[in-house]
Amino acid sequence: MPELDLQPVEMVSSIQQQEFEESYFKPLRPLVIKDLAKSWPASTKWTPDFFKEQYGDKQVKVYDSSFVSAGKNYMSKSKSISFRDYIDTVVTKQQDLRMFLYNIKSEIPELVDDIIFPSILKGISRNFVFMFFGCKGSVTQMHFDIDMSHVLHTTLYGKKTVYLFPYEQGKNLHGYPFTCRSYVDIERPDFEQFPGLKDVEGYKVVLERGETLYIPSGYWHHFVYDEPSYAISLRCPSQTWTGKIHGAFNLLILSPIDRLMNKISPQGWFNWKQQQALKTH
Ligand SMILES: O=C(O)CCC(=O)C(=O)O
Repeated sequence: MPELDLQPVEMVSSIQQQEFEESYFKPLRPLVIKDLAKSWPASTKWTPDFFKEQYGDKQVKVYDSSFVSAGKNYMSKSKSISFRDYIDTVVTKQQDLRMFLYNIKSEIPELVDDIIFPSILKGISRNFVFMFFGCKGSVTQMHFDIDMSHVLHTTLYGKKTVYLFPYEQGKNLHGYPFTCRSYVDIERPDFEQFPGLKDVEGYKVVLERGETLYIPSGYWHHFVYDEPSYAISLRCPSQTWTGKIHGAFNLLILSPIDRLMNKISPQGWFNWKQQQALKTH
């Protein structure tokens, strides 16, 4: 099986704001910070039993990977089940069933009090505090965050392998136009079908329980759930004008066009995007 030549992500126990800004935030370099979340109440309190006991009756939307297939819009729903049943599924089953972009600020606002917002990243949103859950074997397929936010992603349970690539690598990843997605199988790279992968430059890291990964603005990311896992992502909008304009353009122009075309001609539109993605190399 051919392998990609990827770099490890730098890792520190803790970091001061100035060093973080100069060495990682401004140059857009990813970083793992081992102890950033150590003092958060969430780190010890948010066990599977806690979620089941406190919020088990809540209905939650869960997704498999079918929403990435032709004609499906991003986040088209798979099904609704109780949080209790979902947590049981996460910890006991091996299947591709995820809950993602679960905004605790709007769904369970009191949970936000269990997080200490880190001072290394200025302007973290208090309104978009997203959780991601998945069974062992789940995969979050390669994408970049459409609004070009910076992300601090903390694994609170289980561990995941993360692949990361700077925005400019979209060509080598055969990203689909009008979307923030790529359909390469980064774990089993097929250099015949996706020749760009021969030149791709990026990172691979195993994110253990409690560790925080800094994902710089625009980075492509692909997550593999090595264990049942849940995590929280804190987000901060891009602070450069180009980043802000890029994010607004993606959200207000590209994404609505993609949604419209998915309605008009799901298969035809998907085929056209696929052709373009394969042509880009
Ligand atoms: O944890 C995951 O499954 C995906 C996380 C992600 O895409 C993000 O934090 O932006």
